[in-house]
Amino acid sequence: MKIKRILAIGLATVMSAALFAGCGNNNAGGDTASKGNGTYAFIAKDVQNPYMQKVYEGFEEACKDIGVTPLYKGPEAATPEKQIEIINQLVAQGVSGIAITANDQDALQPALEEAMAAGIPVISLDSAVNKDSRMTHIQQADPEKIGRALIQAAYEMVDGEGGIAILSATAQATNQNLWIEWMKKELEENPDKYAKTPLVKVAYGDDDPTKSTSETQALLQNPDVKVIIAPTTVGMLAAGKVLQDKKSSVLLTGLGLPSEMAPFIEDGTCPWMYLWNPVEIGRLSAYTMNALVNEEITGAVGETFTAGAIGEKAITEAADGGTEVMVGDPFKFDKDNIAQWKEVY
Ligand code: RAM
Repeated sequence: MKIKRILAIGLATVMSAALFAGCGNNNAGGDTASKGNGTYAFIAKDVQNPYMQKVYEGFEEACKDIGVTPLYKGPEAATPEKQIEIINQLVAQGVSGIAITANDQDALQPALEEAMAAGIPVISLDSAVNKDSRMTHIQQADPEKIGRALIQAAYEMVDGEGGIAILSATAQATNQNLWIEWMKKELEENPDKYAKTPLVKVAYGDDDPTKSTSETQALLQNPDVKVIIAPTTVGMLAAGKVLQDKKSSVLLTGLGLPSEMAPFIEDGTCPWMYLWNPVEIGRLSAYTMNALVNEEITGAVGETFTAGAIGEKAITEAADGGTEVMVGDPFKFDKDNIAQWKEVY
C-alpha cells in the first residue's frame, strides 16, 4: 500500500491535487458521530462490482480515521428493489448515516425520505438519487466533460469515420444516463464534425459481466460499429475481452479501471480511456457524511468543510437543482502511463 501511495504521489504532477489527497491519517476535524449507532453505511450498486469495492476501500479507510464503523451493503444485481429493502433495514438499525450509489434516480425516494425524517443524513455518490432524496451528492467529475471527452476519443480513434456504439450499465443508472446525454449533445452540437461517426446503438450490459459480454457480441454483428464506448468499468472489461478474443478491429474506449484494463491498453484494443480515483470518492463520501452528522454542514450551496487530509471542500449547485461536492477531473490513461497506474487502482 505504501509503495502504491509513493507511486501515486510521484505521478501527481500531471493530476489535479484533489485526486490524490487524503493519504494521511488526519481526523476529519469534527467529533465522531453524535447521533445514531456510530455506523456509516455504504450501499453499493451491486456487491459484485470491483469498482464499488474500490470506492468502499476509501470509505472504510476514512471511517476508521474518523472513528466510526463502516458498513458495506448492496444487492447482488444492480436493481433498486433490493436497495430499498437495505435502506429500510438500516433505518430500523438506527445507523448514523447512509451513502448510496443509486440504481434508480427516483425509486428510492420514499425510503430515503423516511431515513432523513428519522434524522439519518443521506448522501448519494457515483450515481445520484434525485435532489429531494439526498442532502448532497458526491460527483466524481463534471458529467459534461466526461460525455464530451468520450465522444471526442471515439472520433479520433476511427479518424472521423465509423459508427459509434455505447455499451452502458443499466438503463436506469443515473450516472451513465447523464454521461450518455452529454455524448449525444456533443454529437448534435457538432453535426459537421461528426457526420461520419453516427451513434449507431446504445446497449445495456447491466454491469453484469455475462450480459455485457453478450451485448458486445451482438454489437459486433453490426458492420457499421467501428468503436465502442463503455462508460462503465464492468462493460469495459467485458468488451475488452470479447474484442481481444475475436481479434476484432473494432476499438474500445470508456471508463475503466487501470488495474483491469492494462492488457487491453497495452495491446491497442483500447487506445486510451478515462477514469478518476475511486478510492478518493469513497474517502470524500465518508468525510462529507461526517460533516453532515456533526451538523457542520446541511448540504446547502456555499457551505464548506474540511474533508480530512483531502482538505477544504465546498458544496456547489448540481445540474439537477440539488447540491454536490465535486471530486476532480477525469484523467486519461494510455500506453504511456498505464504501467504505473495499473498498480494504483
Ligand atoms: C461501473 C459503475 C459505476 C461507474 C463506473 C465508471 O463500475 O457503473 O457506477 O461509475 O463503472
